[in-house]
Amino acid sequence: MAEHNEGWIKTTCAYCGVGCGIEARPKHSGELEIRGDKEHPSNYGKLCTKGIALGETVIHDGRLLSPTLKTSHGNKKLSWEAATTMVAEKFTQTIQEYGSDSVAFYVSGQLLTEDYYVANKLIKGFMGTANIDSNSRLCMASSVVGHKRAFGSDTVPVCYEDIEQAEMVVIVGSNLAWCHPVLFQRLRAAKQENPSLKIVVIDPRKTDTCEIANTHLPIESGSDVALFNGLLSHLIELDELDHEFISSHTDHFDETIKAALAQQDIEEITGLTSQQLIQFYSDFSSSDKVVTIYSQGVNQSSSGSDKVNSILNCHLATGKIGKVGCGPFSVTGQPNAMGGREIGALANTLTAHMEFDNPEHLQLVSDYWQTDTLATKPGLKAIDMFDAIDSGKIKAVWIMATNPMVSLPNSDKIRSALEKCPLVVVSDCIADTETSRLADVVLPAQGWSEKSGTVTNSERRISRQRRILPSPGEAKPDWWIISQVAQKMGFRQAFDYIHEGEIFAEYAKLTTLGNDNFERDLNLIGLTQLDDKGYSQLKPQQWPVTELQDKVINQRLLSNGLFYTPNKRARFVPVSYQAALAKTDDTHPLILNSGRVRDHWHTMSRTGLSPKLAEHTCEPFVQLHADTATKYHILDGQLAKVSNQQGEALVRAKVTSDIAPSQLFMPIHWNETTSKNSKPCTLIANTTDKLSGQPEFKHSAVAISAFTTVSCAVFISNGTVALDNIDYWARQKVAGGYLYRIESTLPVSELATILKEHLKVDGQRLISAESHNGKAQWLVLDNKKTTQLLSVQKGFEEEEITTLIELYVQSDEPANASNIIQTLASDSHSLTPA
Ligand SMILES: Nc1nc2c(c(=O)[nH]1)N[C@H]1C(S)=C(S)[C@@H](COP(=O)(O)OP(=O)(O)OC[C@H]3O[C@@H](n4cnc5c(=O)[nH]c(N)nc54)[C@H](O)[C@@H]3O)O[C@H]1N2
Ligand SMILES: Nc1nc2c(c(=O)[nH]1)N[C@H]1C(S)=C(S)[C@@H](COP(=O)(O)OP(=O)(O)OC[C@H]3O[C@@H](n4cnc5c(=O)[nH]c(N)nc54)[C@H](O)[C@@H]3O)O[C@H]1N2
Ligand code: SF4
Ligand SMILES: [Mo]
Repeated sequence: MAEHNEGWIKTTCAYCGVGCGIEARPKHSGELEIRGDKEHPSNYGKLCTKGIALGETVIHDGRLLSPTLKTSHGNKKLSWEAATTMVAEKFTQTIQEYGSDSVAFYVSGQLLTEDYYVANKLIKGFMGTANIDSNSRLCMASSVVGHKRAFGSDTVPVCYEDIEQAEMVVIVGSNLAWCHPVLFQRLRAAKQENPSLKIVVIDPRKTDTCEIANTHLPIESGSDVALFNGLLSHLIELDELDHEFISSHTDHFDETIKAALAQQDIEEITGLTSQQLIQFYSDFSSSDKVVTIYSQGVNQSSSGSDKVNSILNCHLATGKIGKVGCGPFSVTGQPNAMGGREIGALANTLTAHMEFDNPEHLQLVSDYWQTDTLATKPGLKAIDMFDAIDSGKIKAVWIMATNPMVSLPNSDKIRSALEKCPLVVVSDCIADTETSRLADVVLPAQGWSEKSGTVTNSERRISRQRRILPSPGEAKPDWWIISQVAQKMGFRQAFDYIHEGEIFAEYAKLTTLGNDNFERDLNLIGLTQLDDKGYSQLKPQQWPVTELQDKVINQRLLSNGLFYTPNKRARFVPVSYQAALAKTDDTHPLILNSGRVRDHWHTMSRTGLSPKLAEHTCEPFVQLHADTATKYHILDGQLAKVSNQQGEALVRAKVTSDIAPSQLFMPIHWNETTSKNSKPCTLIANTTDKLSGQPEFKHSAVAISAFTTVSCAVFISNGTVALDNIDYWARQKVAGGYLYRIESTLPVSELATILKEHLKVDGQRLISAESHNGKAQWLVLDNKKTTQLLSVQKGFEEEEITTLIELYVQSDEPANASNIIQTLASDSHSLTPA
């Protein structure tokens, strides 16, 4: 039983790695009431816009309802028995015919720990290959490499309260205000309480995060290593080092200072002035307590791992680690990115912070899982995995809770790989994703509010997500789906779970094997005795968990000067600046950066269902500097084509001074299910950091040009509309339907003719009007309520679109369609009821 309190059930937010506690209560409408959990140590009752809107996103629009076989002759619904049998047989046959390494799982930080654990156990333990990688490869991999190189283990040492107790917070390559909003709110409150808290934001763009910053350092894209090598040199030159810490607890300091001191041309490389550099460096050295928060501006780079170590080097050199208010802080993106790293769903780790290159670990795990087919070597990382699918080495792939057609670089290559692959299985909550369009079998998974298990947030705190609502159709928990397939592959005993709590207990025990003295940081010994009730009522637990935490505790790691390397000493890592791989030239003179907006989550499968969230950013866009706009004759609000050798995208130009003239920025959220052609990944090459395998998402060479629009339309419909043959469209959720913004090179009348085809007239009254000069057309479908509303003109002001939305939303009265037409066509025209 979950914790009840006037019907409120405690759970954890579906979105970012802050991991806010939520209380949810079902409403009669099927939606949920949502409020922040005042007792949860991530947020103490606060929530951001996305968390608050979760209640609106539990509607069943677009849900995948049954296991389905997709063939060129059409779709066929399958029973779970038939679907899981088919998937099991196909994986078994592929392994028999082509060997274990011919199969792969591509999984996600949006799975629960229990799902993740079962997937990892099946493929590494029983299918005999480590070809399982997570979308965390796109997100956290460089941090993992950095941590392992420096600390000997993937250890995040800090707690959230450290940022509140720091004297200085450095935010590098993170738009905290939009991507970790509640952590940002906590930092803002700390600054209000203590105005002397210094905040520095290091980002090529001026973002909303800069609102609370003392300084914004608009660094050149990709140059962070040079900046932090400069900081280390400064610390050496001024002798602001913690000599005692360095000599007692670290290795490789001498090589590292040599590399740092050899760093030339820091001003030129970073684009920062000597004054800006000196100020930053002296603030860092004069503050005893510094936290450096970093995210994708650091990780998603061909030098991501080195960027991470350049930051860790500075914290180690000053001993600003493992102490109150101190430390490097890699914030996690997805709700369970940390959980995935724990259970080891990355191709190059075994499980539970145990490694392939350690024979003792291999033995412990194969004994524990009672298997003699444990994978003994790392598998393929995400980019290599999709290359292997493309080249035919991998012949069967199971994709769970991620949408690689949108989120992996070089979308065309991903498409070609999936089209060729003999077996593509996709588990998702949504029926139509770009990836599921290419699947052979789709399996319906339970979504947030239906599924049950645990997630771990950025500060290593494990919280329960609880089931609150029934699932639609035949949706099932991911762990159940995987276990059914495992059983049908012949591994019945190892996967006969009947409840997620059992899986958690098995995982907790695994973390304790060969770990009596906490040789590994990840140890959940205090959770190994949980019974069903204990699991059901589990309060947030921050690992390592020595005993069940009944109250909130905050423990930082690496406080005793002992690290997880063989000699227990931390390692400095010598690094030197390497330019990003993509080079601009005369034909592709601009750097494309990509990332997130405040109110959307990734491919919008959930945030795209909330009218409120849609209002913040209605359309895909490209942010560009005013000088760049002038140079390429692009007006603010006009459509622009961003292109390179690999592909092109069409998006709305947003002219600003918040970005350098050399850069463009595009959001990652819109894709072919929500717009015509607006994905940054179409333009991004699959080049990676050599060590981490993480793609360089933030630095591609592109060109930009204006798109000449001749006609525009606004189409509001109570259901989704397939607008394939139109130059540009983007979809936005509005109350009771979807709004499409449409642009075209065709004259108004021709665009209107095409769009009229999409009006679903059957049995309804069509009311239409046309302006005398043929420059505008309006059409409204009406039965009891306006179901579709279409307006085609040369162009729209934003206020006109707002009026249309209001007219649509308020059109409950049967007679309203005529009124709508009157309003729309007020300054003209012949009104012709059709
Ligand atoms: N609203 C919202 N929040 C989210 C998500 C979401 O989809 N929507 N997704 C979640 C996930 S999975 C993740 S991983 C996180 C990501 O969280 P963030 O990393 O904060 O988000 P991004 O927008 O990807 O990138 C952050 C910043 O890096 C900057 N940057 C680009 N290149 C460089 C560089 O070379 N150096 C430096 N210093 N900075 C650079 C970009 O300009 C950008 O402002 O957000 C999580 N939270
Ligand atoms: N250009 C560019 N590309 C990027 C990035 C960038 O900054 N720039 N960032 C990268 C990063 S950091 C990330 S994390 C990725 C994110 O990219 P993706 O992981 O591809 O994005 P999502 O839309 O979150 O995909 C999750 C899918 O899982 C489904 N889903 C949700 N919950 C469940 C569940 O419980 N079970 C199952 N089976 N399915 C579920 C959703 O419906 C959705 O289709 O994008 C990466 N790609
Ligand atoms: S900050 Fe993150 S976890 Fe918290 S409510 Fe917002 S999206 Fe959810
Ligand atoms: Mo991420």
